Amino acid sequence: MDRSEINLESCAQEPIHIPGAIQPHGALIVLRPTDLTVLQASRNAGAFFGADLRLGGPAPVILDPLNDDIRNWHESSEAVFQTDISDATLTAHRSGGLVILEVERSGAQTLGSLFARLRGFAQVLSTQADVAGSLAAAARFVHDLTGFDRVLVYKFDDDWNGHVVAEAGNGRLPSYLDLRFPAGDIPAQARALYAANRLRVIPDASYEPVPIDAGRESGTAGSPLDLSFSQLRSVSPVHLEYMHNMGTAASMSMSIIIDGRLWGLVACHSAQPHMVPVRVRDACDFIVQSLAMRIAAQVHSQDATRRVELARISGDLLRAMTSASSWSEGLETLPKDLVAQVGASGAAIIAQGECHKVGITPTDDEVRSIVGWLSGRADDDIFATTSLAADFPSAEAFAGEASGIIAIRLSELYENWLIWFRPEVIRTVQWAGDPHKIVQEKGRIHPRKSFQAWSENVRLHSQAWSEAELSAARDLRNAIVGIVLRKAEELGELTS
Ligand code: BLA
Repeated sequence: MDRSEINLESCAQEPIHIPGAIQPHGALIVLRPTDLTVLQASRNAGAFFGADLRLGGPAPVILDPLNDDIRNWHESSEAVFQTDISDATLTAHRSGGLVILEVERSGAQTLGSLFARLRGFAQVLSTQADVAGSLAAAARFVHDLTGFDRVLVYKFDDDWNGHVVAEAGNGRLPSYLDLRFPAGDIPAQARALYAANRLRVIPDASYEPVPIDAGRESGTAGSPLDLSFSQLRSVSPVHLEYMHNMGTAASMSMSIIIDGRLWGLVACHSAQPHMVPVRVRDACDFIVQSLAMRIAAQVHSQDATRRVELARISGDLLRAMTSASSWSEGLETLPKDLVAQVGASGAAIIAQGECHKVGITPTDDEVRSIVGWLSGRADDDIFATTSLAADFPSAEAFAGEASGIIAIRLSELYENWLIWFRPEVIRTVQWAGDPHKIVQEKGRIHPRKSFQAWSENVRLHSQAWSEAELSAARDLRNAIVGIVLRKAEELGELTS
């Protein structure tokens, strides 16, 4: 494990779901569902729920008109109960068999005006031709609705680094459009929480946390209350320091979840403290969920088009292989299709000790050196990488032809392989600050201080292989193995 891995791991150890405190822009009480006895309360709860609030006592009088509604909700399967009383919004959810009730001041926006905005957004979203248009529209609507200085759409890559792919703002905070942020900025436990709970808000990053006190009976057997789904949860102090270093006093972020996976975030910031009332946050959640559905539809349709194209090529290759005397001769008759099967630049067929190449490839000797290395690995039938040199250092010499490869093994007995190649694509990546600069002081990890754009040249990498391309490679492997078996059987029938 190198230094940065140790740092990232220690970040991911912080149990952010049980801070034992909330942010001060609202108050929280914990009720026993059967009789609504108050088991725990944030230290500021009296100011919101009334002076009669007591640990171990009955639900405060202010809740009297709602007691039946809360009990009915608790018996239903709805995750959340929400209602307005005078100028406040009450939100209830379940945690470990208890009811957590949170209260915040309501905002000035009426449900009617929010609804009109949402309808406008649905209209604009439905007319977007591509993912980029949908992302830009969502950033603009969230910006208009919330009044944050800057709204970013942040997309995760396969290694959980983030890339700012859309932005809307008023110019008060610097633009982060197209910058990358390292995975450690949002550690694994935070990403897991954000995949389950889609929205979080920090109206004033310099807040004093308000502790949650428990009565003689806490309902949680002395353990801290699980605040995973609380709206007021006090957040990680490391993250508050990060916000300070970034020059942001307020933030809100919403998860973009596609096919059950955290695809990205919509991240909002202001230079000054900035409050967004519950109802407006709910409207933003609705916008981001609609955006996620739209992205999913657009991605799935691109994928389907690609799969149809790849299936056509597979069909042609299959016919060529069955009509030729061997699969390898069949493939050689359609060199363009062979390469197009996975969107490669070149391919090599290694069969019966011979090496046949099409398109852009390394030399025969270099191809043989790759085969030698592949044969020594664990016996996966398919191996794919976008950086061969990372695993096989001598591949650096021919990175220009083969930084990316997909290799399929076609026989257990003979060195029969089909390998596709993609060349190196040197990219300049703009990071927001040098990602290698994690600061460790007094035994604690601190976020980096500068978010000035910092360029890094990424070498020895090809373009990524898509899921559709990898599955086309797998399909071709199965087809070849099938053909080889059939030919062997035919031969057996002839000679027996
Ligand atoms: C949380 N880090 C977060 C969150 C964001 C980021 C959006 C969610 C909370 C929020 O909405 O403010 C990071 N914010 C970003 C990024 C951008 C942005 C990348 O605006 C880009 C535009 N952070 C560190 C280090 C650690 C760390 C070194 O830099 C760990 C030691 C931790 N970040 C950290 C933790 C959380 C977090 C623990 C969870 C906060 C919480 O929900 O309690």
